Amino acid sequence: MKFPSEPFKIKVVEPIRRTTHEERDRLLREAGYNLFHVPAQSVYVDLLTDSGTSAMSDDQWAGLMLGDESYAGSKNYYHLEETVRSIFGYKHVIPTHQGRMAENLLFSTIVKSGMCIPNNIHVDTTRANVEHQGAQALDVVIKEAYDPHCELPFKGNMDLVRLEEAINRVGRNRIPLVMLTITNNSGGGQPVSMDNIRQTRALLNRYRIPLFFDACRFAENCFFVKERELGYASKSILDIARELFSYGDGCIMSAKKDGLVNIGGFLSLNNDQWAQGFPTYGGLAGRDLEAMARGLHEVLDEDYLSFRVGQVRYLGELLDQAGVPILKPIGGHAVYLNAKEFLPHIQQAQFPAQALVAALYREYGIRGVEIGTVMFGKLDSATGRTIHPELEMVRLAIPRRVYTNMQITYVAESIIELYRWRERIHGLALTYEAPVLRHFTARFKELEEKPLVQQAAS
Ligand code: P71
Repeated sequence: MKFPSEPFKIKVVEPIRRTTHEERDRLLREAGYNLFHVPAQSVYVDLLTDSGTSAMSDDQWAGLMLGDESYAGSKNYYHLEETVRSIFGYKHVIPTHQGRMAENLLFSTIVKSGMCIPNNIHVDTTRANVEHQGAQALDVVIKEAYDPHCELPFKGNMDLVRLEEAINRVGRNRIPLVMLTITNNSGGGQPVSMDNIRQTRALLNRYRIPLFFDACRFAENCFFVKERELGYASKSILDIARELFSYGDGCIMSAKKDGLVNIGGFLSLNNDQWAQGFPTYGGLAGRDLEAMARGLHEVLDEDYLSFRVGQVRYLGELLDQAGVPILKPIGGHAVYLNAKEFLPHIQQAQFPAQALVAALYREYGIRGVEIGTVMFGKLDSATGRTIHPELEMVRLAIPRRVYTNMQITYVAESIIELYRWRERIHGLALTYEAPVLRHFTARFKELEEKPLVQQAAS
């Protein structure tokens, strides 16, 4: 089947509410057109993030009742340790409450001021943790990753030529490790091929630099390897994962994605010296460790993964067939609307992706997230002008096992309808911004003047 139906049935339901246009318009104004400030209760389909928003299985919920809350030696810790070792293969397993704490433990231990951490593309939390140590977070993904139209099967790959140049420029002593984010979230949830990982390993062997994975969406990455890479079609996801991680020295993991839990993460690595002194339990209860261990087993299930990746692809293909501009190829956890092409009449200075996010909510009760000028625009201190990022996107991240295909169809039909009257969407102007991480707190007003259509609607 092209789009597999749900490999589960629903045992518990959480009601969601349809709001009126009038109510959403009021909430949007009150929120200053910032969807982070709209109460989730007033969102119909919430695609803000796939992180921590998954539905747990009956087995995971049952596991919560088996939480061993002993201060030391909890059986759930042993279960998690055994699970992580069997999939990832690294010696030490250090639980954390989420991914960013694993990053913090790792980077505060090994990164010193003046160092450099190359990655395919850093997400904002790894970038912030590296920069917090006074080091440079360097993105070395293949250049095609920045072209929304370029269709490559493994668009998350590391650019090995640029990586080697960086090592020679910076010096291997100032690169304590290299990271690979699987799948590459900031580049659209694109996978990294086994071949690229193998070659990255071989290159780093020559310079004796460790390789670490940012493994949040590792199972989705392994599924793409099985589907797209020669020689992997008949291998199990577990075997693919084992091979993949065998090329690394450790990983950080936000289990809020492919751990299928609402909270949790870990750091896992071979280096005894680095592992020394890290605390265990990471601020989680025994029951959380149990849910995480069970989630890590479940996520390797191929029926689950083909439904999961298939559902994201289903949304993307419905939009693509209707001519809605999206980032290609469709990634593992999200569909990205190309706001520059969706709203060609709104200049980047008037925040087209944010305007699209606002319109999607006001008209249909759907919440996406802006990945564009609001999030990544930088002030040029010399001219006082904003430097706009190359890509202006709206991410529609799909929570795991949460929405039915019918709800996803609703999302697709809504966006296709919105696309038909896109010229009526107005740009926005900032009315408030904080000095850092402005996307969380920024406020806007709508520009009422009739927009100038620069390009004829197709
Ligand atoms: C996503 C998130 C969650 C998020 C985090 C910060 C700002 C906005 C949204 C989190 C990731 C991630 C990768 C590859 C590490 C983390 C941090 N992604 N690596 O995409 O995608 O994990 O949230 O558990 O600390 O919405 P954490």
